[in-house]
Amino acid sequence: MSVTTPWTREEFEQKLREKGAGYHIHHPFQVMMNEGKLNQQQIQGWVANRFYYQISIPIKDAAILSNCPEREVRRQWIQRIIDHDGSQGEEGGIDGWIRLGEACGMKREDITSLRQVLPGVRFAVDAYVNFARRAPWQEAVCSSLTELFAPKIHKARMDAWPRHYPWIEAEGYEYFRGRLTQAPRDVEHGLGVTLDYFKTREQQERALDILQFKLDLLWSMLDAMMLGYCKVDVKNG
Ligand code: AHQ
Repeated sequence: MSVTTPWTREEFEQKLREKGAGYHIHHPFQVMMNEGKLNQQQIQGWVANRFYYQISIPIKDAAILSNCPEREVRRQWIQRIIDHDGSQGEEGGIDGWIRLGEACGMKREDITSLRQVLPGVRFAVDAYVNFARRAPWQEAVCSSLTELFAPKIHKARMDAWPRHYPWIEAEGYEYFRGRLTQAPRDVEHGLGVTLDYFKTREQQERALDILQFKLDLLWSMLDAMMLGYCKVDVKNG
């Protein structure tokens, strides 16, 4: 096969899934979290910073909707906004994330004030929203495919946290539980759009680069939190 021959649909999907090797489940901060090595202040810092990501997701998804002329795609994609913002009688993921913070001993205001959001986290999240605003909507759909790897990270937290952080109240895990069904449903739709749209080998390579951009964005959020909340030995020379 030459380097210009497009991958088959199965090969292309496999290449996207292989990108999971760089998913932030492998980041030292996340590894320490799941090994029970973080203290309450570090967990609370993670919750407060990730809240900026959570409230930005529906804005990102609304940007995709505004760029997408296909009604059938919009009818499915709009569910992501409802999942996070909630609807009549349904609290939604943003409230669920605040409840996670309260279960970790934080006051609502500690989270919603955004006072703890680190510069590196803010820049990474804003880069994601701005990408979704200006990129072709199919490229922005492709960037959401880091959620191919998300169920594993949510399951890891629900498994490890009760053992390592008994001080976190169990109702805080509701958010992760909800993503176990929402993420696979979203990925099925986003993956279908991606496999249908990126057809030539050059386009398929572009899709891998877009996914790498999002992986790097998630990774750099944890880099900022590592520097912000963990004593990092800086080797001189
Ligand atoms: O809670 C998460 C979430 O709602 C989303 C939406 C999706 C997107 O549109 O990019 N990505 C995503 C992710 C969520 N949680 C992250 C985590 O580690 O808890 C994982 C993240 C993702 O994999 O992109």
